[in-house]
Amino acid sequence: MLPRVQVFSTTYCVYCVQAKALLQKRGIPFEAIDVTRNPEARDALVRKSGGRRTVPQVFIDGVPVGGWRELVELDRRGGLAGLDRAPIGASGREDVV
Ligand SMILES: N[C@@H](CCC(=O)N[C@@H](CS)C(=O)NCC(=O)O)C(=O)O
Repeated sequence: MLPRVQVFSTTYCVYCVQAKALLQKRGIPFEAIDVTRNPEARDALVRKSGGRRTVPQVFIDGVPVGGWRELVELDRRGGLAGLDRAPIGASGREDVV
C-alpha cells in the first residue's frame, strides 16, 4: 500500500512551495493541507509535529519528517525512494496532487 504523505502548509510560504515541488518532481502523491488563517489547525499541527511551529510540516504515514530542510535531507539520503510506486490519485482523494 502506498504511504500517505501529507504536507501542511500556508499560501504565503515559499518553503511550502519548494517542498511540494520536490515531492512532485519525485512523482510522490501527497495530500496538501492548508492551515492559512486556521489557528485551530495550526495548533493541531504544532502538537502533531512535536512542537514545530513553522510550515511546511511533512508527514509520511503519520510520522513527522520535519520541514523543507528535513525533506531535502531525507531525499539526499534516498529516503523518498519507493514512495512513488502507485498512480497519482490512487488514494481517491481530491486534494492529492
Ligand atoms: N527551516 C524551516 C523553515 C520554514 C519557515 O521558515 N517557514 C516559515 C514560512 S515560509 C514559517 O513557518 N514562518 C512562521 C509562520 O508562518 O508562522 C524549513 O526548512 O521548513
